[in-house]
Amino acid sequence: MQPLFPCLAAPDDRPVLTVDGRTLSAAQVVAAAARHVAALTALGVRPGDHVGVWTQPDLRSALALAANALAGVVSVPLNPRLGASEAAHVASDAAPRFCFAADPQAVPAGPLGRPLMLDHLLDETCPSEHVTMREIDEAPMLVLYTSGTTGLPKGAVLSAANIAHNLDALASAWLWTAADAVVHALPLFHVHGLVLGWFGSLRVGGCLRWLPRFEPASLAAALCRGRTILFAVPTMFHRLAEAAEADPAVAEGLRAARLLISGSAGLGVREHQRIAALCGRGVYERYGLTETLINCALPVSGPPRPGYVGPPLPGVELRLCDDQRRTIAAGDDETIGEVVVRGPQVFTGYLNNPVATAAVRDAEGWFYTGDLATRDQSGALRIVGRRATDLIKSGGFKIGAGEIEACLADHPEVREAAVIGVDDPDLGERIVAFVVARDPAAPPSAEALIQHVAAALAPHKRPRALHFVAELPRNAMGKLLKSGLRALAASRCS
Ligand code: MCA
Ligand code: AMP
Repeated sequence: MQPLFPCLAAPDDRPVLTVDGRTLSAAQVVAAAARHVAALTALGVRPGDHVGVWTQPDLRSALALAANALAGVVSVPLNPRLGASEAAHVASDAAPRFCFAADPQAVPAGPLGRPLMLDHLLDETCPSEHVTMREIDEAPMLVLYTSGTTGLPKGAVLSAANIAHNLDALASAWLWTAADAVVHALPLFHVHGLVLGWFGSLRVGGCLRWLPRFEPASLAAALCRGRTILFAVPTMFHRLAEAAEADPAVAEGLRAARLLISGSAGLGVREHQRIAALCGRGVYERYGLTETLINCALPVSGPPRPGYVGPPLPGVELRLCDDQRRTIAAGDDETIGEVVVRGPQVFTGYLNNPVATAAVRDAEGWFYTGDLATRDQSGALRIVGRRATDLIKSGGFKIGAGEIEACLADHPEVREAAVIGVDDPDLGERIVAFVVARDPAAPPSAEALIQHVAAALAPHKRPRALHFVAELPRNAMGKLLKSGLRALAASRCS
């Protein structure tokens, strides 16, 4: 078997991680992992156990996630702004033996308990233990929580093999090598920032320059040093383009990068054109899901194609299907079907939830993404929509409308609530809520309800606009009509 992170199997002085001006070499990462293994042993944590990591904006968050992977411990990466009800769900579902945080004091007391600190990672006086190099095995490596249309977020279990296969396929599409430094300002609790950005850099033996907070000027400056690749979500490209129009240094950063890669949501064709006009080069898109990792990517051996996410990656089997799950053979760039994939990148299943797993993956291993696409003669896909309108993509985060509706309905002054995603030039979609107050004569303030959601759930799930209505639009059968809400949102210019 091969090591998962070859550069850590024979560690040397090459830089592999830069955060907030501090750079660590491969040898230093392995030394930090050795101290983490000693800490895990002292706690009685064994390979396969679940361990939470609050992914605060700190070098140690990244180190802990790599060290857990090497130790064979399953990381449950946690949004450092996780709301109280989400934390309760993760605590009961994933049942992490312990949680770690770079700054435990900043984690509010809650069902996941006070986290243990990660000071040992950078403290050379702490005991260390030999690190057995993790191989590309089928054992779980990550549990990543992802929202669905209804119910609570589900824990997608990804194995080391899922991750290694997918990263190798991406490396071939992007000609990604040890000579590249990835620059990103993404969170480490999702696939994009963690699996692609951090684990991807370790897999190819390159360096990750992680900016824990998104800020266009710093990101652009980081792109100017050496051979760099930018990973970002469309909202970040939008904000980079806005900044580049005002500040030539930002445009220079975008020009300096070897590659600009966008994903997690669709980048509008106009935004593609705007960036190309600003910096004379295009953005390559790729398409994936938490459960399947990345399925399609435009190979950089050809030109970027605004609107297209490329053909399936090597090793990925892909079909378009109709509503009855029958294969659509068309390659006319017009016929729309659901994207269905199979291959070594598809997750092992949802944690503790075989019913939900069976709903998305059939007996032959085909995973039904819920995304709608066309395919052209060359096999390149265009993502044109989603089957479920109750899934919202805002800023690159997937958010279930039902989760926010349930949270609003929990508020004592709310009788009922409905949530939709509305097109937004910056966020892609923004969350808009409609609320029927329990006492319409004395409703709570919209701000209080928005704050209620931001506290119970992560703040990115909060509605950006909230309207009070006398009643929600329903059909004769009493079914909620979200199309009616869309029209209402448009009329209120929310
Ligand atoms: C705002 N904040 C609040 C409140 N309002 N805090 C408490 N209560 C409130 N009412 C805080 C936030 O926590 C945050 O703080 C700041 O104010 C701004 O929050 P927000 O408005 O949510 O952020 P934004 O400015 O809209 O963020 C834009 C963003 C972000 C930076 C682009 O959306 C982002 O990081 N997106 C990346 C998503 C991602 O990685 N997706 C990958 C999924 P502070 O500033 O201190 O944090 S993986 C995937 O999709 C697949 C596999 C794929 O293909 O990649
Ligand atoms: P998540 O569960 O957060 O991993 O989000 C996965 C979803 O993001 C997919 O099902 C798509 O709807 C969307 N997505 C990811 N990449 C792209 C892209 N390049 N274009 C359009 N949608 C995308």
